[in-house]
Amino acid sequence: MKRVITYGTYDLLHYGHIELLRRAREMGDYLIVALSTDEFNRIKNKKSYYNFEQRKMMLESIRFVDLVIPESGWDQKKIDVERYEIDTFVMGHDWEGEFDFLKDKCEVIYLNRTEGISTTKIKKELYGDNAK
Ligand code: C2G
Repeated sequence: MKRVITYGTYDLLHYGHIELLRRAREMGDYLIVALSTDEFNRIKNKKSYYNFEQRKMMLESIRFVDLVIPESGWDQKKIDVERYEIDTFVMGHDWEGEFDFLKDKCEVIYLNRTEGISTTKIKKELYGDNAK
């Protein structure tokens, strides 16, 4: 069984997120999403509209996702890759190169982001330019 992992906040779930998850799942047989906790979002300077439990429940309802675990810090990836026996680590290409340190443990793949959609774009178009 080929096991894939990816990380993110996944707030205001949109088709760009789903496209990432679909492609990540297609790379193996089992997809784990490490979902940023509300506390880690603060460290990432991201304020999510939905809290961790709400974002977790939505991800768990997606057929491409097999398991959702918490992402509580920047330095858990190596431990996760070992603990969950990961074959492939996947992130959007906005992170290109940032996680190459994992290459001695698993395949590292950066996928093109889906153009024209982002959580920030949704907020700005709904709430105006002072949204962040
Ligand atoms: N994404 C995408 N296309 C978009 C928007 C997002 O492919 N239009 C991808 C991102 O590249 C990322 C995933 O969807 O791989 C989740 O996006 P975010 O929730 O914004 O993730 P981020 O805050 O970048 O968290 O430790 C890594 C961090 O937790 C990554």
